Amino acid sequence: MKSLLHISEKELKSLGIVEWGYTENSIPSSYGKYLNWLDLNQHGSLSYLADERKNKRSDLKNIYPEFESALVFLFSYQETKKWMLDNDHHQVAAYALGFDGIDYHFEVKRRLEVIFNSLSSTHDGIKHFVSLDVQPVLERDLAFRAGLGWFGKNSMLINKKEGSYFIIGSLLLNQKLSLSSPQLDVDHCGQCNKCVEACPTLAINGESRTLEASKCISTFTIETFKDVAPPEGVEKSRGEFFGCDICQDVCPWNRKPLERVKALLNLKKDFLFLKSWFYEMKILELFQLINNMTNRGLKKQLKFTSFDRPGKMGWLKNLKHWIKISTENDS
Ligand code: B12
Ligand code: SF4
Ligand code: SF4
Repeated sequence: MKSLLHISEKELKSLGIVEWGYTENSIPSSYGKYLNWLDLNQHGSLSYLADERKNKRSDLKNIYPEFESALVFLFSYQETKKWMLDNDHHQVAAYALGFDGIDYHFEVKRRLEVIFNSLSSTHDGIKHFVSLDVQPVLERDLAFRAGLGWFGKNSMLINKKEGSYFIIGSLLLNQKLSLSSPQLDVDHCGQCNKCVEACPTLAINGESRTLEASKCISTFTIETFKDVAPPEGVEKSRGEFFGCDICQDVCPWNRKPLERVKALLNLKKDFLFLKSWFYEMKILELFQLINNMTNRGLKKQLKFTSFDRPGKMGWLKNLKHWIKISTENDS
């Protein structure tokens, strides 16, 4: 990774950034593909992708009219993988334990503000808008336009050096910077089809490089708050009960050695209980613990982590079918 204007590579690394890119292009290259996907009803229950915000995704100027350029950063959560793969008991998505256990919507935003403050010391009148997951922005496409990678068959944005275990966070700016336009990456999946074959619920369409959201375990465990049945095939997974990394774990571009500091050692003191919840307890014990809490109590305990999203009903739904499966396996 190179330095960014006066911000050194060392400073960027200290913020967990593994790569950055720059673009002045406000228009996504794949907006038409996104519309096709919606037409085929592939978004399922993710209504926020199909409502009035869908038009906004056609141009960054729709959400930030002063747009002149964007700095796009890849924030790694790679160090959490070692622990996740050690734990064959049940699995939570690695991103949720990265960032010291803090929900990345807070932590990555904080880091983006650090970078912006540094930029504003040398750029008079510079203003910004943070794009981090929740805004109507096709963020993988933005990272693609900033030269940071290609769309894998699993639909992840993959960077040749870093794989795909990262969160994309961007600063939309009201000024152009003295940086050159990026070289766009080309496809490096070739004949590989590992993610498509490994997905237990057959959610991936390798040809269009998109998912059928309603079949994805990630949708079921993170975005579904009601008590509904899991997608068909979930029992063939590794026990995923919050998010899913299977189609990333099998990707040859994610083979980088996974021996950096373990997430458990990094968890903030307030979040150390997650170690016992997700690593030490049996699934039935965790179910009983959550069942005995009020929704408000659970939300309070999980505040500032990524895990507060499903709420009590969502959590019990996530765990329930695994109890049956683990009981059957034990007997
Ligand atoms: C909705 C959503 C989900 C949904 C739907 C996922 C999906 N694939 O769309 C669900 C809940 C399933 C989900 C799951 C996950 N998500 Co999510 N999610 C989003 C969100 C909010 C919107 C994505 C979106 O617009 N989808 C619409 C569809 C149509 O887009 P798409 O699938 O990417 O399809 C594109 C490609 O097919 C592309 N394409 C295909 N062929 C070609 C060829 C060329 C040349 C080009 C240019 C493009 C192209 O065109 C399509 C449109 O852009 C973004 C944040 C954001 N604001 O962008 C995060 C985001 C995509 N998620 C992220 C993460 C980390 C995850 C999980 C890993 C979390 C987990 N561990 O459970 C999983 C991964 C599942 C997977 N394989 O995608 C990261 C991805 C980082 C990365 N390296 O790509 C994002 C960018 C959040 C962030 N800010 O970092 N997610
Ligand atoms: S995240 Fe899991 S369920 Fe979703 S597409 Fe990837 S492997 Fe399939
Ligand atoms: S597993 Fe293979 S096909 Fe899937 S994204 Fe990685 S390289 Fe591409």
